[in-house]
Amino acid sequence: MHIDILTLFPEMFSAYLNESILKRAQESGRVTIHLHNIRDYTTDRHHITDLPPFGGGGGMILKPEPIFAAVEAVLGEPLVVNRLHSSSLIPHPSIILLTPQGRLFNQKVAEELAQHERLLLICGRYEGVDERVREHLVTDEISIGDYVLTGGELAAMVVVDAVTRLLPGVLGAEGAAATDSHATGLLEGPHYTRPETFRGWTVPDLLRSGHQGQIEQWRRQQALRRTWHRRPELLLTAPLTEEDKRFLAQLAAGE
Ligand code: 6GU
Repeated sequence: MHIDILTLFPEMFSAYLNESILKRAQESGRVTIHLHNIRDYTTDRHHITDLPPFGGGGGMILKPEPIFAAVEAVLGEPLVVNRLHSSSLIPHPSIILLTPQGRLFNQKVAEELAQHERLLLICGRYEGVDERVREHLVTDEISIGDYVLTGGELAAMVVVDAVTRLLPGVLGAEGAAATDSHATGLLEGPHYTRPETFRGWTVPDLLRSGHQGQIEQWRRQQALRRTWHRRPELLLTAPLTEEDKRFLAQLAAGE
């Protein structure tokens, strides 16, 4: 996958994107991430990217010209990177504006975006972007939650992280993403590692028993239990087996 990010603050991204799994995903060529400074696409002497809104009111609005120019320049660039897994992917680039007015980002949206060969993310700032960017340039608008950030940069990093870890080969164990919280429609249950006893608190015996079938059943029940307590609304849409439903009925009956 190739991801272009348009922002007024490209320096904000480097620390996060150049560590750990995202760093390795780039080094192995599974994802390429290019940052572009919107200010580089201004043509006026003062490199102005934002102005007060027509009609008055507070805040500054991002001007349309540099954003259109940046998108056109970036999409005009021939791209000769990563042929690793491009054959089955959706070729036309999604042009996504990060804005609190966008559709809510979740695991399902991440899975959908991971099917694209190419994404272009535009980070909004200040009071917003000129409406003509929304109307005539972007193909999608995404928000990461119902709260307001000072800009779309953190949201873009959230999207890049959640999408990149879904790309084939990015996580160590094949299928590690398949049992994630939310991937299954449920929250994940508890995890333990060594030591067996820590400050007198022990790991459940079953996890050390080697009975893989029973362990899988226990994990499923723990996931159901945790979801029931913390996010019961997820149970309305999660795919559930008859056995899951029997277990939930027991929980509901207080057993
Ligand atoms: Cl994408 N941008 C801003 N500025 N605030 C947000 C957001 C995005 N998502 C949630 N809050």
